Amino acid sequence: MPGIVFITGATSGFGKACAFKFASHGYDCIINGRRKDRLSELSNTLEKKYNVAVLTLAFDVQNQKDVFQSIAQIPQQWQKIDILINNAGLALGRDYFDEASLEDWNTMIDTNVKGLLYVSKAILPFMIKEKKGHVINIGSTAGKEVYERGNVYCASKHAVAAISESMRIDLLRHHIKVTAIHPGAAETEFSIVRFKGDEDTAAKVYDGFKPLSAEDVADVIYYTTSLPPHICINDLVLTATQQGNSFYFNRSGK
Ligand code: NDP
Ligand code: 8X3
Repeated sequence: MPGIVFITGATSGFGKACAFKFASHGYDCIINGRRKDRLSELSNTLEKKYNVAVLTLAFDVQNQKDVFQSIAQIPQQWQKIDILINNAGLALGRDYFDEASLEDWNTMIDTNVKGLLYVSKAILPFMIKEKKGHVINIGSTAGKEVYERGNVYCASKHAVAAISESMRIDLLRHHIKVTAIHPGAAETEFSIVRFKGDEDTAAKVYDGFKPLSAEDVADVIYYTTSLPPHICINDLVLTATQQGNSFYFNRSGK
């Protein structure tokens, strides 16, 4: 049953945990990210530990030309991609709308929205040819409720939710499943990236509650791909038990 999974943003967090999870179930993995050293280290580990094949594709999902050129060069034996996990993404800053940086906004929109569109558009012809496939788009609770100083990050994840719904409708005729996964707070490199290397501020995000781990999220993602062909989980929100939604937390202790 295992086949090929393509994971964007596999050098850290959810993407890396997904690579381990799918490889442990025998999937061959195509792993993407910008940090080549991390990709080759991950590739070696997965090949040795799980005896699967791994193809590394280093590119920036924001770069339209690189995305299409890299994916066009995927060798034939790797083209039967069963699962695409559109995971690469980031938040930059936690600023009031009027004070936020245009550069941060552009990067978030270019990565979280346009990057997801480019990668999907480049990979889908392979799935359409096989008349099957499963696209997993990583949204967020930030795509369910907008919070203060979340402005463009929240908007980009609302866009992921809308794109996922549209994809599901438009790809019905090709027998392709589309699942949007919306995690709540999870301790990865996400907050360190958001706060631009300020590790103390990043750590405070998880004060007083036990957040999701990358492995928790990967387990749930894997579950959605393990169902029979006639079942598709369309939209799934998962949070830590101590998180109710984007606003409500029980910070009484871990
Ligand atoms: P991490 O920062 O740990 O991982 C992000 C991954 O995305 C890295 O592998 C990074 O690789 C990759 N990435 C970022 N920008 C690009 C780019 N331009 N091109 C290619 N790859 C890129 O964060 P998470 O694992 O937490 O985040 C993964 C996804 O989950 C994101 O979409 C995020 O918005 C979402 N999310 C995170 C939550 C959380 O609380 N952690 C909750 C809900 C959703 P590299 O730098 O090597 O390119
Ligand atoms: C990440 C979760 O709450 O920081 O998408 O937006 S949150």
